[in-house]
Amino acid sequence: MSTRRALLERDTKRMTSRTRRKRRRMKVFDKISLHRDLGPDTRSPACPPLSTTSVIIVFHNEAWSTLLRTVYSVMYSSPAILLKEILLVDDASKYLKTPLDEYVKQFGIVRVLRQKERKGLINARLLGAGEAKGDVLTFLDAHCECFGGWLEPLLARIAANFTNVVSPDITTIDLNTFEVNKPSPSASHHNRGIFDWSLTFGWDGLPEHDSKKRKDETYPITPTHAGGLFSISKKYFEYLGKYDDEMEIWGGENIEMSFRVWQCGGHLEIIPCSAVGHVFRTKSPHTFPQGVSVITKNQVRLAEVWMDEYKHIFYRRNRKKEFGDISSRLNLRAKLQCKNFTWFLNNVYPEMFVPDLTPKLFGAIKNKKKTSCLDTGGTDKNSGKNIIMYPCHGMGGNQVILLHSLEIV
Ligand code: UD2
Ligand code: MN
Repeated sequence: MSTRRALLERDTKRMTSRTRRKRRRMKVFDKISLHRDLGPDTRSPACPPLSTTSVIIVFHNEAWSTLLRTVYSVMYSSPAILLKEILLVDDASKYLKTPLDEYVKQFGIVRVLRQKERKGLINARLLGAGEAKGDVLTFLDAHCECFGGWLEPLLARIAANFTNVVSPDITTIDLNTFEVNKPSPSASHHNRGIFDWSLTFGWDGLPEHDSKKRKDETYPITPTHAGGLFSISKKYFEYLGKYDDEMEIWGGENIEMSFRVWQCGGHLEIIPCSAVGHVFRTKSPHTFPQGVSVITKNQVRLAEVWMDEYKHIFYRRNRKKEFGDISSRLNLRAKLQCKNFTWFLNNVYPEMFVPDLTPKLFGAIKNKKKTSCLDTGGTDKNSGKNIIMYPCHGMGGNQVILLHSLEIV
């Protein structure tokens, strides 16, 4: 800037009196440089500037084209000034090695990081977060496509309050045709993330009281997030204890982070002004090197750390597994003085059905031959749920029936 000004002064001195006269006749706006710097941002703190983001995409054996379409989509739908970098974290895929490294070199802002051995998406995200240079971390799955203007509303909510952890509205990219389901501009209500007592994530409409309370529905809060597509301030991610690095492969980390954000003072939101497409797969394409019980282990870890006495509701339906050492996560909860799970249920998800914590009896109700059991997993055209008789499986789940009272009425 100072050299530019020096050159300008030199040129001005060199001007002949004729050009000086001509210049005096010029309008004031013609005299000003076409490209001028307005100096530091002096707006009110109520309009904070948006931070830069590192987009972190973890992958394990994803299709080349789908992964790169995700990368192109992020590059072309994000303002360059906000997109610090794209980090591709390879969770020990069998392919996508040198050709991928070579291909992304042309972009400059894409880096590939690799985990030496398969540890799962949680540790892959931790590796990406540790390397990220942006002020905000934006996580995406490796099979996403972003709609124009997806990034700014997410970053704006974090600029407004750095404890906001925000997800876009997720639309579906068809698994078979790859057709993209566009968000409807007239969508009158939005979905939020919930969970059931098996600690499985699900979607639900916004409850009426919430829609009424928040008339514009621009920032609906959500009890849980799906987990794959969200932005969080890097500093806040670190303050909140990142992820539980002993959770492995896949599953549970989204519910864990949701409880942790709420109980430790943050806000979880789904921002309908931001839309991103995602390929939802009907069954898991992943191998589980130590078996699928690793998902239960992840869930038990989160139940032990965050759910207090409510963890027993989970254990009635799901067998408790060996879950390793959780002392560092319990220390984190104490250090951050996080609220208890009763607070979470009362304040964030009051619509949640909470079964009796101390039922008189619970277990399976069997027929005389002990072959068929009462099962709550039936479907009904109207209510969606129905009680049926089903072969006894002895696994708890939908065959756990609670008896609240021994009185006969
Ligand atoms: C959802 C989330 C996902 C994650 C998961 C629970 C969305 C849209 N997706 O399931 O992000 O939170 O719930 O854990 O919210 N991957 C690895 N290593 C593995 C397994 C997966 O790197 O061992 C990658 C995978 O390539 C993908 C990402 O992790 O990019 C998420 O896996 P997914 O797409 O199978 O999970 P999804 O969408 O069924
Ligand atoms: Mn996915």
